[in-house]
Amino acid sequence: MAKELTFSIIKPNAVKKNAIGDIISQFEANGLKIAAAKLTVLSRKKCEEFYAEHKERPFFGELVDFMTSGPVMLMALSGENAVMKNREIMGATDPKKATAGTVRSKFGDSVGENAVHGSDSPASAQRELSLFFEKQELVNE
Ligand code: FUP
Repeated sequence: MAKELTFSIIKPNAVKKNAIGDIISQFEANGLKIAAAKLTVLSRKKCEEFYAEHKERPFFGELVDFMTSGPVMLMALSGENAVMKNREIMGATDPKKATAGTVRSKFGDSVGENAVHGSDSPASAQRELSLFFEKQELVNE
């Protein structure tokens, strides 16, 4: 399996808990490298573009409100099988259903405020990475 890149967001609730370091440690301990990182507050426009596939869902407004409510950590993660590996480290979307020890089980508060985002496929990873990072910003692949 070749190295690949995935896109990760540490969401506002986890940043507020001061959990950035713990979450990054968990990625690194599982063999993922930080290839790029940016602490920022998302604009509504960018956030709506990012979550465009959920535009018609009833929770879309709340999702955008939450994701723009405070700083987020945007990251490119690199490693063998990085997309699937990151999904395993994160755990299930609903923190109550996430396996013990996963990031969402430890830092998630609800389905909406579930601490982290991770791309669900290599194609999504490419789309999401290109929304937030220039190619030359990916420096640790
Ligand atoms: P995931 O790929 O695990 O992030 O999950 P989804 O793509 O299904 O959901 C994307 C985001 O929508 C979740 F992180 C949180 C939000 N969401 C809700 O707020 N309510 C829901 O019922 C489902 C998802």
